[in-house]
Amino acid sequence: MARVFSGIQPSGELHIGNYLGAIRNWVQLQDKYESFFSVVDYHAITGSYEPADLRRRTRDMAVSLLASGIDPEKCTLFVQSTVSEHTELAWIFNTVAPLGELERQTQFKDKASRQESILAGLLNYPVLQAADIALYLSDLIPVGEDQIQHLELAREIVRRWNAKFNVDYFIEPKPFLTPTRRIMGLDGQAKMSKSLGNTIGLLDEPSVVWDKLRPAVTDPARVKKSDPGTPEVCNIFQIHKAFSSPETVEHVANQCRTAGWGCIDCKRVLQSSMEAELGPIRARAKELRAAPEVVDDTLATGTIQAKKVASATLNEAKQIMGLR
Ligand code: AQP
Repeated sequence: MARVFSGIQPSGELHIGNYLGAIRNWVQLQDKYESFFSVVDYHAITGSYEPADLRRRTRDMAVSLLASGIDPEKCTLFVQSTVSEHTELAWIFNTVAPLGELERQTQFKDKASRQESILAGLLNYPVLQAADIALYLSDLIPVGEDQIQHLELAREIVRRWNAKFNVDYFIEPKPFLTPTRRIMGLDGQAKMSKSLGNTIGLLDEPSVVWDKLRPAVTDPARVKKSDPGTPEVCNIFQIHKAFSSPETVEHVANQCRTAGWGCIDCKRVLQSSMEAELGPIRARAKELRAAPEVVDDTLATGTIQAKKVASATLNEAKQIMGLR
């Protein structure tokens, strides 16, 4: 059975960009593949953070994933730092990772421009990511569009390692994209991102969702309600396509093109489509928050399962390298 690995940073709350770009896919894949999903806390320490926040966010992320439909009976869910093989293989991969490629990564350049002093961990982030994937000999990596460049680099690292030792051991991973590859932030300026504060949280209460939707950027050509719009350029329409039924999407597009509705009407319908999907997730998250021991047990079992596969892979790699 083919293997799937994917991770998410506990760098903030799970938002609808992560959900649509990755997690919805995870939920489907766990039925078809041997799946490993991880809360990648080592990745979340490449920027500034408070230890107590990290602890809370890691647990919260696990709650959000379980509430979204990640089922520990069908997949392995674990916290990255509890499986030390990840950092061990990352060091090994550092010895074959090309520095020039690391420096060219868009996410590194974006995030480095927001840091006062640029840390090596931020630069080497994709090396750890390559190790995360390779440890599970995974073929398919469900990610949003923003991670494609990192995956290309992971393929390159794996290719170089295999070539160096003249083996075909690690698998070159392939990205597996969702129909919603990239959700823009509500300001329409950059991709929706935990660290940019331009998100709708997956667990936001309906009133909070509305407070965020109401001022969100739409088609700039619609200054007055009577101005006809172009749905394809509107971020709200893109989110509609992810949450609303095909009939609603078509209706919304018509109302926008003919200026039948103002943007606010379109946003109201979106809020109700979102609530239909997110309401039950919020309810499950509430139950899980009331039972932290269940979440901790699930993660502890996940660690044991993940470690079994990860340590076997690492041992084999070390033997190939002459480290055993
Ligand atoms: N806006 C997005 N649209 C579609 N997919 C997205 N993903 C993230 N943002 C969008 C996908 O979510 C998965 C988990 O991402 P991550 O936490 O590992 O890192 P990220 O891509 O850096 O996510 P953020 O929210 O932007 O976090 P910060 O601000 O901490 O960097 C990935 O599969 C990603 O593609």
